[in-house]
Amino acid sequence: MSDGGRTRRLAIEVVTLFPEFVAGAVRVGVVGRALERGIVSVGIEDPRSHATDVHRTVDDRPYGGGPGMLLAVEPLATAIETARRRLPAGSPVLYLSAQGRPFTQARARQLADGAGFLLLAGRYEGVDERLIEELVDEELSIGDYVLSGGELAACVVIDACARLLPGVLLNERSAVEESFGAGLLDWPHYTRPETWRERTVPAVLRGGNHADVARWRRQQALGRTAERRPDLLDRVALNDLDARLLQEYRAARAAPPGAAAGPAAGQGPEDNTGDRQRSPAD
Ligand code: 9WO
Repeated sequence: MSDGGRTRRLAIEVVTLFPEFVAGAVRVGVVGRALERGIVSVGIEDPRSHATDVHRTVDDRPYGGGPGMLLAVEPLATAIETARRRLPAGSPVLYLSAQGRPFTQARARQLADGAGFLLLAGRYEGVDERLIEELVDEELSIGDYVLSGGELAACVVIDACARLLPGVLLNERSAVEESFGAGLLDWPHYTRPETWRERTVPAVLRGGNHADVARWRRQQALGRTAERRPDLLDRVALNDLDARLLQEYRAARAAPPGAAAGPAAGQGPEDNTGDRQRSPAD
């Protein structure tokens, strides 16, 4: 019984110069509840507590010169090894960096299915390359932008993994995971009131026909993915119904009922006077 949602726990360690930043972030919301329930644990190790000089120095100058500093090697290595001893054997050491392999929902699922991992959050201009070679198993990037440090990226990885663990989400079959788990973007959502600023909730969602609603949502997920992230759609195996739903979505976008043709049609408020809002084939 090492799985099944009762005994399973994901052990996470974060090595960071800003322990209060990470500790504060994980106390909030879904991740905070997972911590309270003991489904996730987050340990934090600060390289500064392993600095040996009187000034507790954690930065050092880069060979080759130039502006900026690197994380000092020895306190960082000791912090990583201290944190790693608290993790189950085989837990990978992950360095958050813009040079890393893209972090995806699939990688989040893999990490959540494992026993634990260590996240190394860099600061300054980064870490000595030999430390990466020696102690890091994988570099992960959460996106193509530069941050001031790896802490926010580490919190992103923790959040994405924690919410996948059994017993963390109140609603186990979360819509977002179902949609993204299938490689598609989410469908649009609506709440009260039925009409807001002259925009009305699509009729199909008010009709109460669950099969029609499911069909509409699948179609929206397919259509929006095709429009916004065609790169994602390339990796999804579409069945005959999906292909038909997508065709229907595109046809309706090209010629929305009661509006001029064109990709911009249906975007402005003047196009939402009816009972629909960019809702092909509902
Ligand atoms: C980039 C850069 C470019 C020219 C000159 C100096 C430079 N420093 C950096 C840089 O990436 N600094 C890092 C800041 C050092 C390690 C932590 N930092 C970081 C991590 N920024 N962005 C990330 C990150 C992590 C995961 N996914 C996306 C970005």
